[in-house]
Amino acid sequence: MSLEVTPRPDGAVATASNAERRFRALIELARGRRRPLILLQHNPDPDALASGFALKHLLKRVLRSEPVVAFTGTVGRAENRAMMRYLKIQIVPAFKVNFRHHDLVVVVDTQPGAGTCRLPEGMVPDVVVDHHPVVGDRLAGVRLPLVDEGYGATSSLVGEMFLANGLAIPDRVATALVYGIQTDTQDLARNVSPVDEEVFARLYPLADLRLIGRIQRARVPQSYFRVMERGLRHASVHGHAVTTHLGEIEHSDLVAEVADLLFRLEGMTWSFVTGVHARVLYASIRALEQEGIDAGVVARAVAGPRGSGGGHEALAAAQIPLLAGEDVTAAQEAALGRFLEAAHVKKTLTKPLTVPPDVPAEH
Ligand SMILES: [Mn+2]
Repeated sequence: MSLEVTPRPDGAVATASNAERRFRALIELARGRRRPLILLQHNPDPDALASGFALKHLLKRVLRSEPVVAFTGTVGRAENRAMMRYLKIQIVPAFKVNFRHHDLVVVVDTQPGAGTCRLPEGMVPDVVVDHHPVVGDRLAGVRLPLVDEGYGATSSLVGEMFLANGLAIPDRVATALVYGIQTDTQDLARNVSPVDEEVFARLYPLADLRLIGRIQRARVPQSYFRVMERGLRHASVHGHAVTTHLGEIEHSDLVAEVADLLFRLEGMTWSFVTGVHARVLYASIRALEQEGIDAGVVARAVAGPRGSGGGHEALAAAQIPLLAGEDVTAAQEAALGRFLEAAHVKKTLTKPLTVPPDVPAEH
């Protein structure tokens, strides 16, 4: 069940009724439940953190119960850690959670069966709150799917429920949601819908902009610059695609960050960045919208039969677990090959972005 956004003749969007309906359905389902669990997307990003934080607040207010927000993977990016610190967002590792003790399971910013959803085997959540494209029958058995891929951020979908139902929005919740929308839509420039814009505009005055500034300027460890240097030195330009491999990375968010950086190169329609963390090859893809090839489709091709991948038209990711003893370079080159193939990139035009990787730096 996807609740559609109804365009009005004047071009505005009548979403209030959708949001009211979603809210009522959520409350209806959650009524009487005492131990809600909110499970975030694997390696949660600001949109997942904000949506989970806001939903926790919403359920707490309405049900007078204290939901647990759980996550898998890591929160690695310095900005995301700063977001949690400054906004006092508390999340617990899913391995410390006994899922059976919870009588309401809400999955946020991902969906069962996606590579970024690490529910226990065979578990069907009660609620899914997400804005990623629904693939196959992933929502089968889910009692309340609050999923709409028309939204640029899950934070918009959650924020809209607060706004449409006149719920008080604390500063920290508004700040988190604004930052979630900003990061998922690249400051309302990518994958953005009128609903995202409206929710953003209404939450913005409630947000602590000074705190957002501090989050965005979070200090980074020295290892960050080592990875950046390695990524730039190994980067190649293949026609309209720029690619690199970061090698071993401390957290998987780095592939997304470098993919964003490389995508700024003039004339590019694609960027593709890989890195390895805990024996998983992570890939991040950026694409120009409306180029005729969907980045999410390319990500699934990159993932191959063993991995998982998905995303939106302009932004996607894949994860490929490495086999015992498998050579990282071979796996990375194979993934790059699948990317170039799926994105129809001409391999003959390859040249280094900065310096050839094996040339020693000048003294
Ligand atoms: Mn999101």
